[in-house]
Amino acid sequence: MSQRIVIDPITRIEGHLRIEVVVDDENVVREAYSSSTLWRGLETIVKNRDPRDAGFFMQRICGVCTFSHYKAGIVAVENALGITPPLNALLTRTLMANALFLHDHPVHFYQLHGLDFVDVVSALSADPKKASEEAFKYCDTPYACGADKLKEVQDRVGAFVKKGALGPFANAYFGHPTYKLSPEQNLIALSHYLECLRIQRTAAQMMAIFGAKQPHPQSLTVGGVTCVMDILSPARLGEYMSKFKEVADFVNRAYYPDLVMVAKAYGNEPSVLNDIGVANLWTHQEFQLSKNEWLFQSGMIMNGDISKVLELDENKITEEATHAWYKNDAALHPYDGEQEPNYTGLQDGQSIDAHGKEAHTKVLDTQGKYTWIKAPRYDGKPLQVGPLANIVVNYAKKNERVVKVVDQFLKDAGLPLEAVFSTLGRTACRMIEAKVVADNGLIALENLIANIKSGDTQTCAKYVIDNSKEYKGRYIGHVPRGALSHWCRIEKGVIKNWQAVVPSTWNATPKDKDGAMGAYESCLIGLKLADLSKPLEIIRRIHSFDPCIACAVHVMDAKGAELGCYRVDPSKG
Ligand code: NFE
Ligand code: MG
Repeated sequence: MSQRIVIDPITRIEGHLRIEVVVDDENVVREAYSSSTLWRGLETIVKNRDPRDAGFFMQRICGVCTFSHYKAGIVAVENALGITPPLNALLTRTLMANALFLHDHPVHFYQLHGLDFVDVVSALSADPKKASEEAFKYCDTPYACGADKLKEVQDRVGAFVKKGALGPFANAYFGHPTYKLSPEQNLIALSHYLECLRIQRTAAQMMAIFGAKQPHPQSLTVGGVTCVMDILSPARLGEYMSKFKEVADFVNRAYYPDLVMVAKAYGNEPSVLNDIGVANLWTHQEFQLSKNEWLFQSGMIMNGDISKVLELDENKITEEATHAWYKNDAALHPYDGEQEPNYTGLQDGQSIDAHGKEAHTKVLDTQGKYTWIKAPRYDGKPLQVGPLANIVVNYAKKNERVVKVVDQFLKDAGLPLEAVFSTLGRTACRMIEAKVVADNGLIALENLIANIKSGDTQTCAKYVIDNSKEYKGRYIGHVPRGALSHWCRIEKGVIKNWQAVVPSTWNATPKDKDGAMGAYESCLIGLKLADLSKPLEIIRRIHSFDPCIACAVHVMDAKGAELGCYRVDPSKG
């Protein structure tokens, strides 16, 4: 007899994600459904507005990758108007992207996903001295892992637990049989969890040096950047460099060794292996380092065949809505995309409760529409995007900066390349991507300084918008969760249509008209659960994508109801 498990909401992510699976008598997942239960409305909001404002609206899609949508909103308009910003502006944008990735990836591993691998309760029974010695197996100069330091970490977290308040560590499935680290290894990672809280502040400050604030920086403008005084200030550039080095040091001495430790411990754990889901991988070039060089290159691999890297044909991208709560089901190119809502609701059903018993509940209408996320497709096929796709494509293209880190990591972890096609691989590739940025991110800074010294102090290109003309343009790039594109049409000087096709939309897509699953759904098929009331293995797999459902839906309340009303009186400060 099959049984249904509903996980709603999936926590430690951004936005609202619901996962439903159907398991057989052996507790093996046979069907999986990914659903966003919240609708927003950004693409509708920018209609008929001045295209120069689009980036400011678009970055409100998300509070995590705000810079991604800001830049995408600006670049799509630049592309439509035929503007090439000056090199200083392009390199400054790279410095801001460095800050975003070096913030986002460590936070994902330590604060969001790491506790799927790290058992905090187990760490409390570790021997701090032994743990300190253990840390040297993964790094010559371990980060925050002296015996005294580890004892202090244990005492701090132990005091929480004694009060019966696990605080940020509450509601995890600690003690689950698929946790594989020893108490000492758990303690090492726990120390880095706490250190990462400090490091993320430093990374946010890096963004604010050029962006004025974080989240939602505000120094990009159509044509270039406005942070002229910061770019021309040696003190500001020096401040950026020292913060960058502080974060890079954490990546090298904590994040990298912890992933080696996790990969060794989980190298035989079936729930994190052989679950690529969708083996069509797509990434796009990002991190401009100089006039003609980018840190990561573009490419596409179909059916996991890394001997052939294809180039994107952007005309083949569509979004359809057979199983999404929108009116028009048809597969439309993003230049012609639509998002008129058509909410059909949930239906009555049964699922397993937290005690492992069947109980009456509302379930998704899996034959009909079941999510606010659209179904993006390439040539009619689902794609997987993200650090795994980016690292594998760049490895296949022999991008030296990537090959070096991948080969070292596989050697240190004792894993074959094929092991990367998995949850463990997604999690490791996110670290590898962060390390490649940490190892090379200052090239853009050096080139920016050299360019300014050569006498070029331009930061913005001149342009005019001809209201009698029709324009269309797009941004395609790589952001922390994968390939992102924004598409716009401009008519009579205002935005006629705007579509964002976002990484989490690609990965969290529902089925399409042919029943083809996206990466979240398909990676769960065949997964065997140890305990139906504690579906840690499902959460671990889904977390490995770093879901951002705020980004994925980006479209207010289904009825368009007012959610809040704020009146600001500037005279009151
Ligand atoms: Ni809200 Fe985002 C990133 C974008 S999402 S986090 O990275 O774009 O998939
Ligand atoms: Mg969209």
